[in-house]
Amino acid sequence: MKVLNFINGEWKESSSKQFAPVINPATGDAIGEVTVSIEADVGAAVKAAKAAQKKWALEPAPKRAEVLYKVGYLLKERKEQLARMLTMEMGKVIEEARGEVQEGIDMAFYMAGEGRRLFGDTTPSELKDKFAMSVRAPVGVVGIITPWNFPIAIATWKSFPAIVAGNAVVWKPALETPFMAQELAKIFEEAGLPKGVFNVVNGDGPTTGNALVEHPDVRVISFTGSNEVGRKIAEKCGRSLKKVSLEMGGKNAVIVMDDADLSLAVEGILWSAFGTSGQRCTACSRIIAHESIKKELENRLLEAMRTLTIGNGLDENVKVGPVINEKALQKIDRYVQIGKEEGAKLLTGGYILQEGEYNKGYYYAPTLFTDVMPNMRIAREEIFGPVASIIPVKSLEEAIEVNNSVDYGLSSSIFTRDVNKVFTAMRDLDTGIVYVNAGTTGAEIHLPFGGTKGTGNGHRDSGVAALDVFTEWKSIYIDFSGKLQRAQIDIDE
Ligand code: UN1
Repeated sequence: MKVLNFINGEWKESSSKQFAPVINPATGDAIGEVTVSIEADVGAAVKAAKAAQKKWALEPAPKRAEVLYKVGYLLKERKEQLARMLTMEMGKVIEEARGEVQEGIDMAFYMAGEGRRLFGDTTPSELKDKFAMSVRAPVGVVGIITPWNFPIAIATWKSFPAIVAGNAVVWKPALETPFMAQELAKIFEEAGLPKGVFNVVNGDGPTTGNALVEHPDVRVISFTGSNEVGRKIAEKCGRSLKKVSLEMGGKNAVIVMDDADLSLAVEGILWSAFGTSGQRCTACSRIIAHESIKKELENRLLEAMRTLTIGNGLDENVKVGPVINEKALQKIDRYVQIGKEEGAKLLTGGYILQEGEYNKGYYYAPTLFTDVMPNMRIAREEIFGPVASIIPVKSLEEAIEVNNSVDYGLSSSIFTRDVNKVFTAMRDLDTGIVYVNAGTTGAEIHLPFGGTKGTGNGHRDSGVAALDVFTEWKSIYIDFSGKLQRAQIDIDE
């Protein structure tokens, strides 16, 4: 498959004429190629988006929402086909790929509902015969930059609210996963979205992404990806006073207290640490365990990890797929070496799988460290692979302190049966998402998604909060007194 850009409703090769291969991480085979864009392509897309946005914003919001309902139905109809394609380009197991497409379906219907809400506020005026209200207005052209680990869901979290609110979108998907971008563009086209409202420009971060960030007609940048890139984007947007929303990963922990249901905790950890091969922003990579159950938890986890079948995600029996590419394998392996050097105890895994069926593709053995200290690098930095570290603690207070001691603040979880501990954790865990008696993954699309500290810059994807990124508040005062009334001055008359 040859993936092109989608600009102003047309499929176009980039002006660079360059293509990059699309690799199936399960096999290492090239399964297609994608056009690699340069500044001129971004310019063309932004121009088209700017022209289309003016008209789109004048469509009544419920009409705009009709397109999203159609998108939702098309996603639903093609769920299986999309999921298979997603597994092939990204590697996650088919069950999770279906789950990811489901997030897109849910988001389509949820945001389509916003077409009949988009609530503003009416507020009393301090003056007589004066009416005051605030309404949400579209911002204009929105630039979206997304990672390869959720190639369709994250784009739906961002583009659906943007579009229902009356903006036009230019999306730069990750170069590793262009198939989902192409499929989503096709779906928008079939759903009858006017040309230019949704555009896709494929390319790399330094050239294509940067051109989008620096383009003066792009009024908002919504980015999900690494902390390092996010900070650079924030600096650039700061200089040009561009609105920017950042979601930049996590170092998420599951806390297991001494009164926890250990079987449940093991299930939750297994799913959130090794699902998607640990390549979720929300993945559990720290297990903060009460010292009294630490040994038991280690044993149970080791036993459970033996059941993890590793392989090509298209096989329904496989639980852990490959990681995205060779670079990721090497990064994960480097962290494992660092962990060993720092004195962490390796319980299982810790190597690249290469023998037999694993001689092709990028597979890392699910890895568990214990006796990890909170200040070790493996306990502080995002590894983005199937590696989890057990950190022993003596109390809930210490567990919370350890949880909060990292630079990130996306997701956290606690397993306990004690209602007092539940409420204390809910209040004191410094993360944007908190789970009780569940792992750190599995956020639902109608709740705000995002985090504190190094995870973001205060904005949220998903939920109604997403609208705050893609709209400006406009306050309107209507005076029907027939005379000039001066606020703050004529208030006593
Ligand atoms: C991500 O890894 O960037 O909560 C998104 C979850 C998913 C989304 C993860 N619903 O794990």
